[in-house]
Amino acid sequence: MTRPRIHVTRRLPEAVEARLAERFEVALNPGDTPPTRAGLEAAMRTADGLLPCVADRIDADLLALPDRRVRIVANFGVGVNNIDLAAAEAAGVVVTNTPDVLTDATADLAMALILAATRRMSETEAALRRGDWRGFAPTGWLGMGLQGKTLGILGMGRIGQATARRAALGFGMRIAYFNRSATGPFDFPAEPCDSIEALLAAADVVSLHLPGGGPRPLTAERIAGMKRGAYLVNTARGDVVDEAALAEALASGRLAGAGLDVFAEEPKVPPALLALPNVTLLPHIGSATLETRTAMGMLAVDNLVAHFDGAPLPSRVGR
Ligand code: 8YV
Repeated sequence: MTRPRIHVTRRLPEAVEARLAERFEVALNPGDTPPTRAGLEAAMRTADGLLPCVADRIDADLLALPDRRVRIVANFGVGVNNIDLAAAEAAGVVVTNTPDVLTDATADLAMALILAATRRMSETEAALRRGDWRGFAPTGWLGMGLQGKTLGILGMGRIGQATARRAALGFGMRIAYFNRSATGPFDFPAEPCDSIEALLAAADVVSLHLPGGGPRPLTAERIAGMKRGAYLVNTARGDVVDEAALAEALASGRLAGAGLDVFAEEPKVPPALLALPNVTLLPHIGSATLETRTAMGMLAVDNLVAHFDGAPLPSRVGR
């Protein structure tokens, strides 16, 4: 029996590639070069399944190719804003993602960014490396303590809850949150807010945990409504924030600092943000531990195996 052919757009952890090769005829990318548009088109025409990641745009034109062979897109990632879901549905292409397995790693990084921003880690490390540290000073480089401060969680899904739990139980923060639909109860104290505006006005630190690809929740007006001296952390998607307005608020000192792991046009980072000392900038590493990236890959493979076996899919999107 011929084995289904899977096209994998990027290099994956060794154990995942080995499992794929055991079960499928597999086109891997050992050089890890990002695929070109022509490469993605060829993959859609020659493979039965595609395993892409967040950087690969699977748009309506690709999904509507008349001689497309791909029947399943098993995304490596929980966010699926890189895929045109309506076009996939119309074309009868199944889409799966990798929820749950990256929740802890991403919440850990959100917490790291909360600490980095409020304790001025990037700014102070840069000063030290430049040779600008003149020795201990009792009033030097003071940040903000977290205990008793309010963390505003925008998007109380799996990762929002995991971040809130760490902040509440581990760091003594109060939790306020806004979620589009009713959610809870939780195993930590948390107060719902009636509107995004109310949350932003109340929070000393705001952490974003919303999907991208929709209308932007953090507009310039809403950034202007954040508490003076607050901090913003984003481990979700860059397009949920007006980056220019954020850079202005940070430059003027209205916001004290930020920690950003995601950007609207990755890998481009707005020069206005690069120029600011009071922001920690990371290259989308929320889920980047070997354990988590392996688990994500294994879940994508589980979805492919189930699909080609005609079994129920562990994590289908949109059903
Ligand atoms: C992934 C992410 O590493 O899963 C997501 O939605 O943002 C990341 O943590 C990335 O999507 C890889 O494709």
